[in-house]
Amino acid sequence: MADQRVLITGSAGVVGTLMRPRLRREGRVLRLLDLAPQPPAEPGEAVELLTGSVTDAKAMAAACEGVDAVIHLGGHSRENSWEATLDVNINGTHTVLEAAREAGVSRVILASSNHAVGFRRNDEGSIAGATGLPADSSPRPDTYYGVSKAAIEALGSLYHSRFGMDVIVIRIGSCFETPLPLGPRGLTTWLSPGDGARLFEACLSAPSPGYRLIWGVSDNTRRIYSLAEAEALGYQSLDDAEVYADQLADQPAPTGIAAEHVGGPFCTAPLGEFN
Ligand code: 15L
Repeated sequence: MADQRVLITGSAGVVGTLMRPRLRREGRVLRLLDLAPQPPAEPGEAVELLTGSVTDAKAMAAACEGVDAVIHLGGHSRENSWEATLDVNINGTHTVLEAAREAGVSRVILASSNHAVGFRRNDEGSIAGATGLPADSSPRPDTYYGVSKAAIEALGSLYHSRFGMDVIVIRIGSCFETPLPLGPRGLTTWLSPGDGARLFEACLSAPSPGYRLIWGVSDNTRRIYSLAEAEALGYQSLDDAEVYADQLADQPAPTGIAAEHVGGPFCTAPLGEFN
């Protein structure tokens, strides 16, 4: 059987770097695209390294050739000017989806963010009587960055409805090696790298998912996002940020707007300013 080829955009970013070793599989080639330099292939590592921008239609057409699935992580990962956000995150995602469609790629996984719903209140999930904020809660962005993530969710839905592509959009909490750099909020939002890989594997292998919007979070004791939608795709979290709680006990908890809303400090960060 031919190798499965998975294109990862933004592969040199925080999430891409964490996923590269974890999505390595027998019978799979990872095609890794980023603007930034990437570490060379390790002995026995089946990777194809590409340098390019998600805003470059020609580069994306070449990157999508012969690919079975795309994991689109590329783009600005925090607040930036409106122009940069529009260009890289929204137009860039459109460019990626167009290239995937033209190349006949049947499955695309898009990285959205909790900031698409950053102005939802933390207690909304429990108010609704659910076990967390539903993954399809309508957008309440906290930044231009959050607006761009809401827009790519809509683009993914459009490409599924118009062209029948399987599109899974993940509202990622905070995917870092540990929740420690995030402070106390990380105990709620953390997606461990191991769980991230388990989630991407579920997204790659779920039979005919159609269009799905899911949360990307570990089964944290203090979790406020629903896991039901990701679990329906076959994801099973094995991690819980609570094991780091003691190490974060001395750090000041956020207050005010940042404490009450899903987006935390993004809710009060100056709009349109790179931070
Ligand atoms: C995000 O969407 C960012 O890309 C990431 O850097 C974190 O800040 C994360 O959200 C978060 O909310 O912690």
